[in-house]
Amino acid sequence: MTDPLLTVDTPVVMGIVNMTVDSFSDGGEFVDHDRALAHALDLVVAGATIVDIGGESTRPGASRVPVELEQARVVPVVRDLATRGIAVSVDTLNASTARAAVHAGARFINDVSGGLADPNMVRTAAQLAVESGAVYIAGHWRGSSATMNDLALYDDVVAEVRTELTQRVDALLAAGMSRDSIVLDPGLGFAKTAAHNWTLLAHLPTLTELGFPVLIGASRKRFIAELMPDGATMLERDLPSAVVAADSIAAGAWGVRVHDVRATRLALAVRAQWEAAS
Ligand code: PMM
Repeated sequence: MTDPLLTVDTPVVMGIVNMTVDSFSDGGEFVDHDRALAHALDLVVAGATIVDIGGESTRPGASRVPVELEQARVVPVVRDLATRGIAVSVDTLNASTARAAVHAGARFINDVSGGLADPNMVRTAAQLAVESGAVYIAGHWRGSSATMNDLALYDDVVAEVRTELTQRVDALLAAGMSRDSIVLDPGLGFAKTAAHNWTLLAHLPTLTELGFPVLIGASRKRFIAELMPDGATMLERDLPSAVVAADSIAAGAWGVRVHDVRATRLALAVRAQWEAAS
């Protein structure tokens, strides 16, 4: 059974709820259950197709969170959203958290490591896909937040990210997952410099032609901030982030993962008008 959101012909907007104390963009703001839930519901009203709940920051230098704490943060919110009929993804590196979240109603497992961080993830995600129809989002990753900046070395970033993501797909298929349960993500900022991120965005068709839906997470990332004057705030990153989101969709991405859903929906509406009139 393919998740209906994988075959929609309108752009998928994944709204971010970071239940963490140290996410680079909104650390500490939504760590509490009620605030996270209220924020998630706001994102849905603003036009989020999926709400992405994470309990552990993956930014460079972030410290790991005990898995029990991660689950205590995310699982109740996942359940509260899923019972309202909202499509939820769980942003986790941990197989046990993925399992707990899917059992609480999550439809997507968003693993920025593509199964490399937890040796049990590939097998677990394949099982959850078969048992519950859960979709697995495999990010391109080369190492944990402690090491990733040193791993941003490529001769040809587009070819290498494509090859390394294909290897993750092969591992998932070998574990019994079907092709229509997989979404790919180039992992902007994960072992990538600003130049690598822009090159990947400019060559998005090289990834979409693999035949999987592609998700892009550029929102508020440092390579966007580098375009802005010194001292620009986090919220000021939302306008250029929305532009990148709309351009990603125009270049063939299936979905975008963003903080500011409202601005993203507006940017997408501009794009849709432009395309409809052309
Ligand atoms: N980036 C972050 C976290 N989760 N998930 C996906 N699929 N793609 C991403 O690019 C991605 C992600 C880090 O950003 P955050 O701290 O703002 O959540």
